[in-house]
Amino acid sequence: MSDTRFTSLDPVSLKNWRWAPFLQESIRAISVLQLEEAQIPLTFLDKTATFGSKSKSQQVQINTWACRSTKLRYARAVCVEAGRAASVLNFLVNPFHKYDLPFFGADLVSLPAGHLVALDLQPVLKLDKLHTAKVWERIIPLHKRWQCLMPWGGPIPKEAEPYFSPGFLWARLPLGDEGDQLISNVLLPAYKEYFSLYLDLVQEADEVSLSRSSNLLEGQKTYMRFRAEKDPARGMLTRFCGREWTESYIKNFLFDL
Ligand code: DBV
Repeated sequence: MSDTRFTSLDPVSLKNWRWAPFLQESIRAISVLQLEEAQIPLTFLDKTATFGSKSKSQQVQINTWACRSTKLRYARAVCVEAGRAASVLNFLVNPFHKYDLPFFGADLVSLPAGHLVALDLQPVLKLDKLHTAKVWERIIPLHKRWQCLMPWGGPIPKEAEPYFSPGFLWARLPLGDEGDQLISNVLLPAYKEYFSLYLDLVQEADEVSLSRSSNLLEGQKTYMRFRAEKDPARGMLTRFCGREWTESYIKNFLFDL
């Protein structure tokens, strides 16, 4: 694919990007695995666009980072910086379905109304105890430690519930110093613990049988289909980059199973 390029996005290149410490931590921590570079279509790698009215036009920069490993189909980060309009880190780790592993999902979103943070080791087969027990017994203590330190995010769409574990760390934080403090002193250490747990599970995982692997693949496809169809970012991305690019980004890269 000539129109792709390997990415070695240096998160520091997004200078004023609020979520850089989270991406730096993700890249530092995931480096324990034998990583390979991932191919990203150039049109998704580094996107800049202008949006808003002529009198008040604004700039948005969207960078994509990704890697893969023997157990991970990909780990990919979407980094959006649009000043006060939006600042987002959306990080998803998609394991190969021959391993009985959850997704790692992080949605860190700053909007004019405040910060929305979602963090979870998301089940591929939520009703399957063989899949969930070994994860939930380890994530629930983390959730108990950290959720009480941040304002709960409130009810989520009912249709999204099957895709979250009981360890789903979910908060809406205020803008300003209070929110900044919570991001640095609570969310970042919590993120490190959640991601460290995920990487431990990856390193402990062994290949499963063919029939188990096909069950896991069906669960992954259901998750990806839901996210592609219901992505809450669709409106924001369309406003920034237009419908055609947004639909291609969502379907051909973000949730491409
Ligand atoms: N969310 C993404 C990607 C984004 C992104 C790729 C590129 O999956 C941003 C950016 N998420 C984003 C934005 C919003 C949300 C909301 C901009 C705010 C939309 C708005 O309020 O205008 C977790 N993300 C959310 C919400 C949740 C999540 C629960 C609130 C949804 C709501 O209140 O309606 N992670 C997200 C999610 C699932 C998941 C919805 C579903 C399985 O796994």
